[in-house]
Amino acid sequence: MKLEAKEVTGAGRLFRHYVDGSFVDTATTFADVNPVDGTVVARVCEADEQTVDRAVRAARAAQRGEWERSTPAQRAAWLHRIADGIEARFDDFVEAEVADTGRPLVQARTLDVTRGIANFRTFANLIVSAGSECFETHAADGGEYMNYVMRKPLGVVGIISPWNLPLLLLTWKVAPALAMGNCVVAKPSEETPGSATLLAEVIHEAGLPRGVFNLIHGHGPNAAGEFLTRHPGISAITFTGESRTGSTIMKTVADGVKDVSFELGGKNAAVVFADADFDAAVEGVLKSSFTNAGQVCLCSERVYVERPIFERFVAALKARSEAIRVGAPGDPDATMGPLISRRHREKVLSYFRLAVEEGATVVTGGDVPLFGDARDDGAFVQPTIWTGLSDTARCVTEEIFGPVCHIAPFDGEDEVIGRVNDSAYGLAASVWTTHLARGHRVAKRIQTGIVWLNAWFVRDLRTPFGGTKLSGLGREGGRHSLDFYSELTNVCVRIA
Ligand code: NAD
Ligand code: 6OD
Repeated sequence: MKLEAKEVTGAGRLFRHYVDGSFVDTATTFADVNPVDGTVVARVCEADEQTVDRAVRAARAAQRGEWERSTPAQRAAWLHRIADGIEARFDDFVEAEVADTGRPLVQARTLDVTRGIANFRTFANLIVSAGSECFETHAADGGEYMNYVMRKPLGVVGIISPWNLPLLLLTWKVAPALAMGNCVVAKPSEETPGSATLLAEVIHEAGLPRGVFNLIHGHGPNAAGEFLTRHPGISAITFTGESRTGSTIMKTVADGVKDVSFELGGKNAAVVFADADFDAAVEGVLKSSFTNAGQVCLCSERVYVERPIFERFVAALKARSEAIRVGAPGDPDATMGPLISRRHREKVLSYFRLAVEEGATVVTGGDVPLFGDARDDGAFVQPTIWTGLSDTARCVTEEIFGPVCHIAPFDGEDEVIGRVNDSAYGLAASVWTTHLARGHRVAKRIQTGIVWLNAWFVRDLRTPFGGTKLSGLGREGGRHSLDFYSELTNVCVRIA
């Protein structure tokens, strides 16, 4: 593997920042830990305020240079070159993603890295065909006017991304920001610096003008993340992470009235009607509750099943979840890896204990698996299913972000829609039914940014993505991303 890394005595590799076209160190470092067995993957430089300032200044300077004069076709070519660069080092990216997260190899190959490439290709293709509005106006003064809209970059975009799908969620923002002609300062999660460091290498090799893309590593509060959001040179912040963090960032950028795009937490519901294709619904909910050990913002932690099939569904999901093999990426049969860290596992386990206190029946799981080897130093938990909790229990209302769901029975469409919508969050829902009209009717009334009918986590990159309520602000995806990453100027011309 050829990660941008420098040997340091006794500590393996060092992940550095990428600022103004060069890889740079800072004196303070922290450990990047593999959650499979607690071993140290690398040391990571922690950006201080001066380094963040240098990155933002470099981006501002680059914005006013060659990048400002670049055409959409040139930027599309750069994005394709970056996608080519990721493809050429596909296995290195898979290895980096797996080392940081412990996820199954097959997931890193088919989802994380593949979609990372697709993000660059999609926005390269979109930017060359992006048009603008134009209206002809006949005014009271008898004149004829043409109004047309110019798209301009915002300037320097600060990108802050989480650890759950590291490359996918970072590139999802970097690609459209660059496509629209912005310069970028990106901060990946401190938990997953590996694939972001590789991305900086690929961008360097692709020959982007220096300063257009900058990468800083480090933590959030009172550290690199906050230094970035506080920096007056940033024009906008796009953030994916916890709702609480989004709220903090919003307060920080309020004084500068910066643009924000927020993709935040969720407490997503899956709804299974008695008329659903039973086996498809069981497989669908298995995926939506346990993919990536439940660490996808779109995962369903609340499952509502229509009463006539409730007992059968709980038994079937229990059987399928007990067949999930929890293990390390090197185990070809493992379908679920560890949580991201011991710290996150403590949080998930605290909900396992709370569920019992709140009166849950533990259908399966509820503990840590014991392996009798180095994996016991990792951050694994068992896939877990509960029943019997009230709708107001904390385990049913708060985001846990682990491989866990609560299944409750329901009686009728109106009742279940009310219960689904009775949430502080509004990111996604999945509905399982073979009744065509009911599917559309329910989708119309559910208050989330995405509703899947007989599906989960399939999304064309050109469609809008985002949440309502505590789940976010704004939409990204396709032209919605281009809208966020651009400033619109209306030009009005008298033509007659
Ligand atoms: P997090 O909010 O703890 O951290 C996300 C990023 O923000 C990290 O890079 C972190 O360093 C940075 N950060 C933290 N505090 C900051 C501050 N005060 N100022 C600036 N930056 C700060 O989230 P996480 O634990 O990395 O990710 C899990 C969360 O992300 C879950 O809530 C999940 O639902 C959410 N998520 C949402 C989506 C979505 O699209 N809606 C996608 C993935 C994850
Ligand atoms: O579908 C996507 O591209 C997307 N942004 C998924 C987000 C998943 C959150 O964990």
